[in-house]
Amino acid sequence: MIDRFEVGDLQGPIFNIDEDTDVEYDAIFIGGGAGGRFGSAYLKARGGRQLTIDRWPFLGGSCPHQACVPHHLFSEAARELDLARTLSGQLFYPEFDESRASILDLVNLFKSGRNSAHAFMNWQSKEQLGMEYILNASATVIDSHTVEVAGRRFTAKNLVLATGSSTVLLDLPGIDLPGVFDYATIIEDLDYDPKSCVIIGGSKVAIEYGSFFQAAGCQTTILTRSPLMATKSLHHVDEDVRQYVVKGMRDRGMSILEGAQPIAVIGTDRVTGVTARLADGSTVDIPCDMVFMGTGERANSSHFVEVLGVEVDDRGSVIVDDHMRTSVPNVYAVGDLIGAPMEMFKARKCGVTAARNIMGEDHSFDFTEYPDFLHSTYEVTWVGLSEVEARAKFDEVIVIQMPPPGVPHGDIPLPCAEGTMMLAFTYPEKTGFQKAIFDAKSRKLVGIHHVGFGAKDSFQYLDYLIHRTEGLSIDQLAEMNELFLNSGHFIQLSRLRAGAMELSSL
Ligand code: FAD
Ligand code: COM
Repeated sequence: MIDRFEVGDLQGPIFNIDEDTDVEYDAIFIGGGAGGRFGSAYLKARGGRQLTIDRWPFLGGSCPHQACVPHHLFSEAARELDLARTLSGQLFYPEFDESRASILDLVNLFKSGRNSAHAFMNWQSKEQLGMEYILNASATVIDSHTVEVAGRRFTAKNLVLATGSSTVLLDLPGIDLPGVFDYATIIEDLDYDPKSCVIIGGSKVAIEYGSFFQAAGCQTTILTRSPLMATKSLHHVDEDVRQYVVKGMRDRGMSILEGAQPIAVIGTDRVTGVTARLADGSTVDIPCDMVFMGTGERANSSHFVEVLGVEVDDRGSVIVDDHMRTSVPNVYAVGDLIGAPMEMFKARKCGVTAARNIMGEDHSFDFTEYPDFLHSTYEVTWVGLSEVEARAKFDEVIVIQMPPPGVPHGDIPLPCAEGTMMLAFTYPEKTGFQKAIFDAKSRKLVGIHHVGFGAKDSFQYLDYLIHRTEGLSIDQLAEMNELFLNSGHFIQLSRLRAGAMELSSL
């Protein structure tokens, strides 16, 4: 059905509601993305009645449609392309054929497959989770208990606002020219293979998509005001990690212009370049056939400000308390709509938090600390404090690091594990970087950082372990059973030091 909606064979709202039940809804969720869908499922599981409304013909929101899922496809392609180019003509790798590395092919591959994820979300929500929903229809809020959709009015005890965010489009001359894309429009509208790109902004999306474009042979320049990975939206980034990642991006041919500001997008019928002011005050024209907006996202909140008067901050994010309550009684807001961090764990757990409170629990959600990651051509993962932060907070800090400080990376092919074994024996300096940071007095792990592949899973659990009141000690790490070789290496490395009463770095 979703395929047919996409091509216009089917039109109009999709109703999956129980018309025979007259029990009032406990909540109407406006938006059926990660926040709205998880909140709805939880509320239903708690015995409540929910209605979820989405303007798209599927549930799941932007993640499977335009955001996380294509991002992961493109980042995996970037990693494969990078390896194929690096090892071109060696071992079993053929000479790298630039003409077959097509951004457009990968965008089209994603588009040809994404509806299966959408269909699964609808099926799971309906058949397994028993949710009621109306899709392919925009919701209009009438008041704090009433929503209009597809010409009908529905009432509920509570509203949960979950309409997500959109890319910040700068007010620049030429910004409307064909050839300017963001993460959403590149999926929907790209119809050529770009050969050179200027990315405006230094967000995670800028780093991730820029790394993919470059790996696919599209010469990419990032224009960013703050140094890459040092933007306010990312916290706890370790400086050594940052330098390793940014150097890697530059070594792969990307141009990264920090302290730079775009002045105009150039072109008559379509994009031909960007004029920018550089850190030294000079002005340059950078030629390109694609401009990509990497300026980050802003909340889709204007309708709720207009109709309900919900309070928002200076970026337009809806202000909520730790129960996800807005300034308007019985109106909750969740996910990207409430601002940073704009991540799936937060969107889903916000939805669940709203649902739990609506169902009578007194439940709060604190997302000030969380594990984080991004992709360059590597997977970069971190949780807890950076080394600088740890040294500011604790008197004695020890660091377990690969490669150790002062050892030239070309001499030591470590850390190596999943995804970097081929590089370990060819280009050791490309094998990644990692460090674990301990408070030497309490022996507790306070920060952990990884550049490589395959560490994301363990970092989810490490986040949980280190943020428990009792924390996670080097001795407990040393007790764990490693599945050697592993991308973290942290268990066996901790064991090498854990015997000492006085801890020292490794
Ligand atoms: P959305 O998922 O955007 O859901 C909002 C829903 O509201 C949409 O379905 C929309 O159709 C609907 N809607 C809007 N207005 C109306 C209306 N008036 N009526 C009815 N429906 C409406 N996070 C990660 O954790 N990991 C990643 O790898 C990752 N990659 C990303 C890559 C990119 C390129 C981007 C942009 C983001 C990425 N994110 C990632 C962030 C993640 O996608 C978001 O945090 C998450 O999708 C937010 O969920 P949400 O429910 O708040 O909003
Ligand atoms: C995942 C979408 S791609 S959701 O969070 O399961 O709704």
